Parts: sequence; structure tokens; C-alpha cells
Amino acid sequence: MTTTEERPVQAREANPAMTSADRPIGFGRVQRKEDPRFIRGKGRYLDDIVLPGMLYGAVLRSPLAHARIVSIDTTEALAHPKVHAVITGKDLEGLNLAWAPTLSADVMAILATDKVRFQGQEVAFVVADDRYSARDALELIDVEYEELPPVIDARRAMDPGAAVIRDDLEGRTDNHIFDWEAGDAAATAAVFARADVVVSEEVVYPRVHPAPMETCGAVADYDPIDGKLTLYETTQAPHAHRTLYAMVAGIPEHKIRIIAGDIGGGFGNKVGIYPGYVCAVVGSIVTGKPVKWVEDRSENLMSTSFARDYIMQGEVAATREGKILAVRTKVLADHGAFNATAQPTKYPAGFFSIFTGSYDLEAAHCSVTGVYTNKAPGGVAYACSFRVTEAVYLVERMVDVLAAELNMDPAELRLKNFIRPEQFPYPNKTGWEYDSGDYEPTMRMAMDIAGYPELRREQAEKRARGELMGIGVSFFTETVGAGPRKHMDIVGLGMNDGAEVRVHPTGKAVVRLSVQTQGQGHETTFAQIVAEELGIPPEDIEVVHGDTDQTPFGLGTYGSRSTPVSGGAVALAARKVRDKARAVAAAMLETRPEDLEWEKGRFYVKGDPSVGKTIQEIALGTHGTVALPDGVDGNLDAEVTYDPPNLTFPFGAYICVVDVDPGTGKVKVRRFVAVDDCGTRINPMIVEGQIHGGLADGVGMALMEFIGFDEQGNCLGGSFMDYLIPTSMEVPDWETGYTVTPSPHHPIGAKGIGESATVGSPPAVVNAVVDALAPFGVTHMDMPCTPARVWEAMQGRPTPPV
Ligand code: MCN
Ligand code: CUM
Repeated sequence: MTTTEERPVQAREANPAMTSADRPIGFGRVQRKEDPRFIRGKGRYLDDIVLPGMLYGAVLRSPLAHARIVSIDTTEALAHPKVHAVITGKDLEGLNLAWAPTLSADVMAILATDKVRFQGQEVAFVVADDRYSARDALELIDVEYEELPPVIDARRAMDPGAAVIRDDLEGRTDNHIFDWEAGDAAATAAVFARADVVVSEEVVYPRVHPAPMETCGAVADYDPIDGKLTLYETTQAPHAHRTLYAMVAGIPEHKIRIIAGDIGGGFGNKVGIYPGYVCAVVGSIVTGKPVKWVEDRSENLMSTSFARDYIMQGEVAATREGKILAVRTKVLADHGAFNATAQPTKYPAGFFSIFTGSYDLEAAHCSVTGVYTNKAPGGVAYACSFRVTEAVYLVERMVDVLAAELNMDPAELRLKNFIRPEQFPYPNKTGWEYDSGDYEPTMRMAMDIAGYPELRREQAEKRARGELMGIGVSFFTETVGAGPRKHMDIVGLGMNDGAEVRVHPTGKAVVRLSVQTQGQGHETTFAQIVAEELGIPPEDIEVVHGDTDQTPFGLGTYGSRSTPVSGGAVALAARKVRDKARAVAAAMLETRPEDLEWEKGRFYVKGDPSVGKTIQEIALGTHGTVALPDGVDGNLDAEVTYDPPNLTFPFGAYICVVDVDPGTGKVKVRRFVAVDDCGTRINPMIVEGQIHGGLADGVGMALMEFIGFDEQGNCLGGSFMDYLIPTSMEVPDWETGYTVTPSPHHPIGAKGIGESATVGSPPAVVNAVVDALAPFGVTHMDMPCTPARVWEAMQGRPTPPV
């Protein structure tokens, strides 16, 4: 394995001082603060929480994809000796909770009253003494359904005569959700009309699932005496949840405390509010006891937020010489039964319009149509950067289709079309402003590590012998860090993040975050940011997060926004503390603040470095008896709510080498090279871990993972026997490198990294598979590239829809 340490930093650092090895960020491998508890089995996951007198809930789910509910009889279940309550949609109607707003301003059923709209939909909730009795009692509930024709294929959803799924919505006569477009259709058409070459392809990104290690769950503890609800939840966004509960349930915000402890992975699965959470709350209110609900693996796979399900008609216009002029696409987006995607309000297709990729284009246009189907709702989740996954997959697949048409090397074609460094900040043709980038060195580094020309020679030799070797290239630009309040909100909540830094009298510090880690290592990296800014060692800094009673408001962790938004907030809060420390140090040293010089952890008098005060001495002085200057109060604390001026645009170059077994169609990923640029890297080890995880995700989606349905709408991916996730056997040793192009607007120059590899790797793998199959005349195949589907492609047959 190539580690980053062995590779030279190619590039420009924001601040020359950052190259000094004593800096707490960017260098060395600061160990993760959270690992001692995890590796000793002392993590505190949701299911570890046990409260006195706690009861257990279980959800009855629909076996059918589309059916009218004729009746629900709970008599027998209620008679079960261990059952305390059975809740149905009718009961929730009385509380005005049968339906709840989604994060995309639709409504979804908490418990179905009129119809069930997907297999696995929540129909009733049983509260019992223990988990097993609750599950047993589910079998005693008698639901009479009247089956309706299901709408499963998104392509058929708008057919005249298709069953109307959302007849709950006033005046609804079809399954249309939205039309959305970006770019200039007329300008793009004009460029297409005069282009030498136009290629087109239908590119499908199938439905996949985040499948976090820990499934979703909640423990609700309502105290009827003081009216306070304490809700332990597997959530990536505790503050947003609290506000939404307050708005929907009518419990005032200050009477709701959301605690998100250790979370066994989120990957986007834990952004939204699930009916189980609400049912646990109602269960606690009606029984007067704490209620735990934890879903099982099948419930997680079948009913919680899926990802993708985009059918994309891609087109690229270019010159004969390989200059890409314009891109265009029409997308059909399958949102399932409720539009519950978590994304900024103005962007129903997320940030898909970054499908212009890393290329300098004359024009671009995309239009996206969202439709309802009888499938589980969701749509964005799974390390997606708000649909950037689909966008990058489309453009990177299409560039390879163009390369095949022009008979050009796909790496050379990309190099020829990159946005040049002097063009940044780069306004793309669909309204984004890429903050910074220098793509060619990143691409060249990937090609160097891979030994690209050598690989191509090896491939030519193998082809001559009938062996199937493929080399796939992808280059991605992401848009992460939602976001600037002038552009984005989620259901009306602005996407800024708060941070508070407190330095105690002894110089130890605490930093309180509005974001919530699910494994990304925030307890380590946010301490490193404060350490960098204040010169306090990272081990002396405690990171508090995941408890709405203890942390400032903010929208949570998704879209790789923690570093771009909260990271900025923390750095600025620490700088506020430093400014205050300067004033106090000046008082202590009987000089003027402007006569002081800062070095890591210490102010000293200009011209006389021996006279100074450390941050620890200043902390004690501030809290002590130093005569404080006017306007300075006796603490070393600061808080900031950060409104980022722009998103950040990390990028990377990936090269994948596969061997395909000509006898079985089985794909083996032999090598995978990833060179990422996320600007200033706070913790290189954590960054690399994020990349390794994302690459495994990407290989999984490209080769194995998908959620399919039969014609009745039965989910075919409801267990890990059917929904295959990669193990160590399916992934190679990753070969990574990096470049550093800081974000010019971020306080420490950092861009997000948490989703880059998941976004960038699927096209590299699929491009490699298609490249391997070139001798069969294959120029495209859809994911997942399972042996059966690869075999079909080798026979010249189109790959069947998943
Ligand atoms: N980091 C860094 N230097 C940078 C950028 C990031 O050291 N220039 C560090 C950060 O400080 C943080 C980690 O890398 O510790 C990821 O940071 P960031 O890119 O800001 O992403 P978030 O923290 O917002 O995490 C969200 C992102 C998303 S959206 C998904 S989905 C995903 C991902 O993180 N889910 C994950 N990675 C995951 N990793 C784990 N273990 N579990 C998940 O559920
Ligand atoms: Cu879209 S998966 Mo992450 O943003 O939580």
C-alpha cells in the first residue's frame, strides 16, 4: 500500500507556516480520541441504552406495495399479557401526527391510515414489556387490505391510467412530483447543433442503500411532570430533528432534548425522521414509560432512506479533436412513495447540476423530473453530496463513451478538457462557482502512481492473448458544505452552524459542535482545529457534540458539511478567543495588544521574545485577578455561528484496474489508485480512512449492491444475503496520494472529504469494466457489474434493468 507519507506534497499550502512539523493539523497521524472506547467495546450505541422501567416497541409493516386499508383489528394484540399499547394511524390522527412533513416539504404517513404505499410501510406500533413480546404481538394484529395495482417502474409512473399513489394529496391525478432544470437549454442546443460529434447514452444509477452497521432506533423518555421529552436517537442531525419535532408535535423546543450518542455509521441513512422515532415518542407519552425501538436489518434495508434511482439520458457534444463543448441530460428520478429526500429546498435534484464535471464547457443543461412509485421513500442518502454521486457518474461515464467514439485515450481526453488553474474561481454553466482547483497535477499523480502507460501496454499484450483487462479513469469535482444562507435551507431552516469554545482557568478547553459524528472522527479533528488556532495540545481539548442541551444550533452532519461549515465555525470561535487572549496578555504584560506577536500557544512582546504569556497563563489570568481592559469580561470563551460564503469543491483522480474472467464474467478489482484533493488536510490518517471507506462503497455499488423489486413491488434486497456489500475479499489494497489546493474562502482552507471516494469511484470501476469488454464492442453497461450482467454484455445483449 502506498501511504500518503511516502508521497511528496505536490502543492501550494495556504499558509507557509503550515509546513512546520509542530503544527497540530495536516501533519503526522494524530490518533483518534474516540478509538480507545470503540476498540474496547465501550462505545455507547443506541441499543446499549437501558432506562429504568423501559418498554420496547415494534412496528407492523405492510406486506404489500399498494393496497387500501379496509380495517385494522388490534383487539387480540391488546389482550396479549405483556402488551401495554397498540398504536395505529387512527390514534395518531387524534394527535395530529398520522402524517408529518418530510425534509422536501412533502408529507409522509407515520402510520398508514388510508392506504399502504410501499412494502415495509409502517402500519401499527406495539409497545410491550420486551422486544420479543412486542414482535409476537405484531402477529396478532389483523389488517384487512384491498390490493391496488402497484407502480414499480419509474418509466411507467406517468403513463395515463397508472394508479395514483398519492391520492391523499388534494387534486392529485398523477404520480408527478417536480420538474426542475438548470443551465441554458437554448444555448446548449445551439452548441449541440454545430458540434462535430455528439454521443448519447442512457445511464442508470440503480437504487442502493447506505446499510450502516447500526440500524436506526430511538429511546423516547417523556416526563409527564415537567413535560420534557428526552429522545435518544440514531440521528445525523439532532438540532434539526428537535426543531421539526417541536413544530409537528407541538412540544416546545426547550422541552425537547435529543441525544445522539455513538452512532454505528450513518452514510446519509440517519438524516431524516422515521416513523419509528415518532412512534417511540407517542408510545412513551401514552404509557408514561421510556420506550425503545430498534429496527432490524431487513426493516432498515426495506423501509429506510435508499439512495440514487436515477435514469439519466446523457449527451455530450465535442469537436473531432476532442474538445468537449457541452453536456446535456434529462433525468427521471424515482423518489418512492413519499418525497422524503433530505436536501436544500431550492434544489429538488440536490446538486445534480454539477454534472458539468471538471471540464471547461461552453454550455450545459439538465432537467430532472421526479416521480412517485410504490417503493420506500428517501432518495439522496449514501455518501452522495446531494446527488453529486449521480452527476459525477453520468459525466464520467459519458466522457468515456466520447473517448471510445473518438478513439482517444480517456485520460488524455480528460487532461485536454480540464478547467485550467487560472480560471478559478470558476463559474460553471449551471450556476456554481468552483472555489479552487488545479486538476492536471492531481491527474498526473494518479497516472504516475498507476504507471498508466505501462498498464496500457500490459493491457494490449493481454488483449492479444484473449485476456480481459480493463483500466478505468474518473476525475470528479464535488460540491460540499451546504451552505450559504443566501442560497440554501432545509424546510426553512438555514444551513449555518454554531460552535462554542471555552478555555478553562487551567488552560484546558472544551469545544461544542452543532454537528454529530457517526464515525468520522470529529472528537479528534475538531480538537485539532482548536489546537491549531490556540496552541493548546489536542489532548487538552474536549469535543462535545450530539446533545441538543449542550451544543449550539446547527443542521448536522451530511453532505460532507462538517468541515466546510462547522470546521469554519470552530476555527473562527477559536480566533475570537485568541483575540481576547491578546487583549488580556497585553494587560498582563503592561503593553499594547498591537505590540504583541503570536506564536503557537503564546503572545510575546515584539522584539523581545523572552517576555510573553502562554495561553494557559492567560487563561488563568483572565479568570483570575488581572485588571481586564475595557470591554473584556472574565472568561476566555467565544461562540460563532458561521455562514459560509460558498460551498467547497474538492476533487480527485481515480484509476481502477480490473480483470474480467472470460468464462464467468466475474470482475476482480486488481488495483485502485486514488489521488484526492480536499484542500488543507486536518488529519491525514482520518482523511485516508474516509477515502478507504468511500472506495469500498464505490466498488460495492459498481459491482454488487442494488435494491431491486419484482412486479408486485416485493423488495428483493431485504437482507445481506440479497443486498451484497463488499468484504475484504472484494476490495484491493488502495493506493492513495494527495494534492493540496486550499479553499480560498474557508478559514483554514479545508474542503470536505467524507463522500469524495463514494462519489468518484463507481465511474472508475464501471469504466474499467467497460474498457475490459471493449473487444466485445461494449461501450456502456449499467451497474451493478455482477457476473451475470457482465456475461450478458459479453454476449452483446443489453444489460437487463435491475
Ligand atoms: N477531514 C480532515 N481534513 C479535511 C476534511 C475532512 O481531516 N480537509 C476530516 C474531518 O475533520 C472529519 C472527517 O475528515 O473528521 C470527515 O469530514 P467531512 O468531509 O467534513 O465530512 P463530515 O464530517 O460532514 O461527515 C459526513 C460524511 C458523509 S455526508 C457521509 S454520508 C459519510 C462520511 O462522512 N458517512 C460516514 N463518512 C463516514 N464515515 C464513517 N465512519 N461513518 C459514516 O457514517
Ligand atoms: Cu448524502 S449521504 Mo451523507 O450526506 O450523510
